Amino acid sequence: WNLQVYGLVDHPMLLSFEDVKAFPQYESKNDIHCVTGWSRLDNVWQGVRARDIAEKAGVKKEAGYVILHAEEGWTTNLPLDDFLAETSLLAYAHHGEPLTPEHGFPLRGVFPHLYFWKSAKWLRGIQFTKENHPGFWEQNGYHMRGDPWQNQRFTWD
Ligand SMILES: Nc1nc2c(c(=O)[nH]1)N[C@H]1C(S)=C(S)[C@@H](COP(=O)(O)O)O[C@H]1N2
Ligand SMILES: [Mo]
Repeated sequence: WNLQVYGLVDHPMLLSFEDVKAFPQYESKNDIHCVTGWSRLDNVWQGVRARDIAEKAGVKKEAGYVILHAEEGWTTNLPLDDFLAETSLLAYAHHGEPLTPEHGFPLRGVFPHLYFWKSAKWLRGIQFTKENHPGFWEQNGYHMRGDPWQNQRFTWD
């Protein structure tokens, strides 16, 4: 397993799991909102801040969006500002236990202020882009941003 950080960055990186864990650990408690209507409250995640990874890579100022690449080619996209948010993390544990294979082992995104489909499981790549390229669900009718508080479920919501 490794994590590729690339695209519009000054320092592309290929991180091992140990490299990821060497970033400061961050813990966040939040609620999950799936676009299909279910929520799961009070999740405690341990991981690293997405913005710390972005800072290390040196994201270029032309970058405006992020594509998260998971195993088997699954992708999702989000605006750079959402990726850099205070509460955005790359999580390796949930309630103090390593992620299970079903829930994204070894690393997943967690973006508590967006719908949970943006929280890519089995994360393998983070690509910084100029344009906003739709990911897997986004190509199939889901919203490019996905803010639950604005009910951004489908493309034109
Ligand atoms: N790689 C990958 N990540 C993914 C998905 C997926 O199909 N593949 N589904 C998303 C959706 S729609 C949801 S609701 C959550 C489900 O996460 P969970 O299985 O931990 O509850 O993962 C998100 N991340
Ligand atoms: Mo979902």
